[in-house]
Amino acid sequence: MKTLNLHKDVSFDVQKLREEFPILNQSVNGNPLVYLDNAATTQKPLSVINSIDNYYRTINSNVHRGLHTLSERATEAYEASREKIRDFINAGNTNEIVFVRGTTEGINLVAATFGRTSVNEGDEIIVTGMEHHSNLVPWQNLCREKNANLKFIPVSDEGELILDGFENMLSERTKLVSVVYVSNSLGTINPVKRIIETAHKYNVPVMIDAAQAVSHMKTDVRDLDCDFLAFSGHKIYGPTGIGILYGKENFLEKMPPYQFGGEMIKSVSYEKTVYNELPYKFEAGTPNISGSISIGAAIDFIKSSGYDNLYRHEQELLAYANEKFNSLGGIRIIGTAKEKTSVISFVLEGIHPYDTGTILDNLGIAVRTGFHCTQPLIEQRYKLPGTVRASFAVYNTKQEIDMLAEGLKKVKNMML
Ligand code: 7TS
Repeated sequence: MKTLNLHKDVSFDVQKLREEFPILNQSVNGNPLVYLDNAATTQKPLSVINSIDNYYRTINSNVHRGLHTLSERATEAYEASREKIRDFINAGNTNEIVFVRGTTEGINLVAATFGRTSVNEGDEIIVTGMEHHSNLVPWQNLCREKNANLKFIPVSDEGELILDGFENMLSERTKLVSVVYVSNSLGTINPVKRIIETAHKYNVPVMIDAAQAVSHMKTDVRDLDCDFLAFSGHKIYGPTGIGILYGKENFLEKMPPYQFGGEMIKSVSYEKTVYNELPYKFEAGTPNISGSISIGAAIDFIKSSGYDNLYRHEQELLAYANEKFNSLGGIRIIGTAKEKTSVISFVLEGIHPYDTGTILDNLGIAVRTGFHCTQPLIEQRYKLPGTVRASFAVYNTKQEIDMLAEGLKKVKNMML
């Protein structure tokens, strides 16, 4: 039988990598920080911090407006980052890359523009039973406004999508399928390519919530053939307040603007306005320039680590954590899909997740507790008051998982 050497970080030098993340080197509540809340947000490497610092020290200026040198430099850096992102997700054209605040805004943009203009009374939108609120509430709201119906692909006990009935859900009434690529609370990697292929047989466009996917695995929009895809900078080692909406040009062209003013305008008279071309039509007002540039630095960081190394390391951590948790006893893992990223949601039998989280925090261990913004999944589907979630990133180590396991033993001793 093939065995993994789970006690050695063979992929790359994690200790060296950790030196690039100054925030990790600190004590919290008198203990070394063990940061295991990476699905909420990742920490930032020096290259990203320096990129933000450098922007404000050297080229801060508004983009696409000034003729002066700094404005040109800022515009160049801003557009170079757009090209870097295009390449990163293999989009065909930079026109298809829209800077937004994050995944939430990307999805809201599509709901407010594509959604409002193509969904009518009696139409249907399909999502899954494991959506983050950001990929549920905008569609719920749109369906309420339009008297349309929201349908759900069900989730199995293991946390996988049950796709047997999916094709039968599709009809000429279906206006969009919007699916989470990787579940933030279960870690499940959904077979989105298959979902897209099936939906396209019925000419139904598909939006992908890739918030939890891009930091773990290569995401190729042309290979997936998705029609829209959104992700956030802060979950891929980049800054907060910046994210990307990818949309196929033929959809973006037909969609009305999301917000009005500033950059999205070509010409204005007192009577009417001619909107700018793509992607500027969707970038009203002064954008998050430093964020847009620094997300490029985050992409460079991911590329230099290498997806293969990153994925292998995180999968080793996941396997190691599973092994540790199984030997602890009295622990129930929520989400045991065959294909998972490095997320473990769990409950200690008889102990409220908030108590577990609070005690772990006293030990310097940061995890997330509660519904993880997937309340219907945790509360209605799994009938739980919440879970504890440990989510691992490229800089986490097996020693940190040992510390988590020791912490959980202490929780049990205190609470049971
Ligand atoms: N979709 C998924 C799958 C997510 O995990 C998140 C954030 C979002 C959308 C929203 O992203 P935002 O950057 O616009 O906020 N998820 C989490 C989480 O799991 N814990 O905190 C935020």
